[in-house]
Amino acid sequence: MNPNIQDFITPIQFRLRYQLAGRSKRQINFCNTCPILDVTEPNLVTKEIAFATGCGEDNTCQSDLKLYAQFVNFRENEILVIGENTSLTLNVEVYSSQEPAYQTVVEIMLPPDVGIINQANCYIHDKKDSNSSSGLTCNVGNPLGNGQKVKFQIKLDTSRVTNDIEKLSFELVAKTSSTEMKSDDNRVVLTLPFKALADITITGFANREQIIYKEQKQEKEEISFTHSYIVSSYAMVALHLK
Ligand SMILES: [Ca+2]
Repeated sequence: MNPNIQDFITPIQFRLRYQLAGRSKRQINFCNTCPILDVTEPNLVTKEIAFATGCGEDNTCQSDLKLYAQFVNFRENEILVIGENTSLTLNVEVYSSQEPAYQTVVEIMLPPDVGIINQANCYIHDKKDSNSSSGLTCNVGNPLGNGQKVKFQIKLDTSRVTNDIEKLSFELVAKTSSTEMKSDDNRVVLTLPFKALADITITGFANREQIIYKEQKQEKEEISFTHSYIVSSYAMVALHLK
């Protein structure tokens, strides 16, 4: 048996075949004293062995997961001021009731440009392209038994979020390879309205500090000079300036 096996719901199939030992298939001369097998009886047996899942005699695990998620220090729809906050901490809780929930995971879909600081017991999904969301799949339990609950925290980096979006949405779904009895409480969507806090200064300077005007000169004189401006941002967020 592979020690890394994770699927305890699918039974293992065994196939056993028997035959007489010591007689070559190439032996073509008839032997009237040799034993033979009863050709009317099958010499192949297939047997399925199920794991002891704790899910009753029907061998079907009917479980009910419940998912709770919230941001630490943020109520739902509270405005996220990105210039003040460069990280978010997400609290996740999964409760299991009824029969054991095998291969329980929580999938977390993140908005674009939100990074992951600590990923706990999760692995990161690859992005399909630059516009798609990144995500996490978090192993919760295998199995998560009746009455058990698991809590974990994910810390997220919002310093790369730009000010051209109005909200950040996070979707979390609890999944199991057991049969989920009530899936509507397995999904949580958290939305944070977004506000960027900026601190910008503009300074200007000319390449010629003084231009002397000569009053006695009659003809028009074209005077050229260059004025430069420097825009500085002290915000902790990438700003799109117009
Ligand atoms: Ca459920």
